[in-house]
Amino acid sequence: MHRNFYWPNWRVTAFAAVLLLLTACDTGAGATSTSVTPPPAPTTPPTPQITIDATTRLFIPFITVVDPTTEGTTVTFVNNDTVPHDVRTVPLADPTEAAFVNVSGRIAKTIPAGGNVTLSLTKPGIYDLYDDTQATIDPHWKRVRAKANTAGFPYAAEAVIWVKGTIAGLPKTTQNGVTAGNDDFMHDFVALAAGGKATWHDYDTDKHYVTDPGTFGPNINPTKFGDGLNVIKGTVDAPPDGGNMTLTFTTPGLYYYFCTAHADFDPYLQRDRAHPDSSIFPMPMEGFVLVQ
Ligand SMILES: [Cu+2]
Repeated sequence: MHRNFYWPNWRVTAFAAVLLLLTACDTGAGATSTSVTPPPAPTTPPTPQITIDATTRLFIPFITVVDPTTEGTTVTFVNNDTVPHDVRTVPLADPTEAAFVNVSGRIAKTIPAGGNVTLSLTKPGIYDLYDDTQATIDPHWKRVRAKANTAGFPYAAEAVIWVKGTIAGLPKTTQNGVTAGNDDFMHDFVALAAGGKATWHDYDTDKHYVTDPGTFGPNINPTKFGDGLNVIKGTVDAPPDGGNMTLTFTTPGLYYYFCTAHADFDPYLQRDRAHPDSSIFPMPMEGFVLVQ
């Protein structure tokens, strides 16, 4: 108590002294210094962080871009929840992903309640991670699926991290599409060399879309793609086998899209939410195109 009583007075005295000194410096044209020291320039930028939100138990943000030239290659997961959570690699859905998805092999970490875990992601590519306490891998669709009755449902506890850098041998064309009777893109991730073309084919009866939610972070959807809506005609509008839709991606970046007929983009969570009547609910009809 005694110390607390004098503390404010000491601060007032110190403030007055600094003020006096500053005033004195202002009056003299030849004054060269003051007692105020500027804050040191930051030498290391902050490490990218992904938080586990205590309310939704989701990874926030959903998409993180890491630039090793300015930020290093570590990503810290901070668990703000009162229970432990896991960070695990999503198994590859398809051999075409092997060149650029989860390129460092399996990651399996537990983050204690209130604690954090730092991952060193040195190889360029996409890291697709999930929390198996809140989500599971759908055995048929090979996508991360929110467990029923979880706090974040229908959103799944998934984090997509793109570590920038050169990936050798990316193709100039890729194929994706929609299977008959399903509201699902065959591939969650495709990758292209800059200037390449991605084509989607619709084997379903109805129309689907490759909708651009717009730019929402550095290197995420850096340019509008196509007309922003990008309809793919199904077999009703393009008989007998359905139509193709092709987009050319000239600017490097991570492009995230959704089908506007079967999902919505949530601007707060910056990710897609499946329509309850879409066939693979709770998983949203979405996908990524990595371009570099
Ligand atoms: Cu659709």
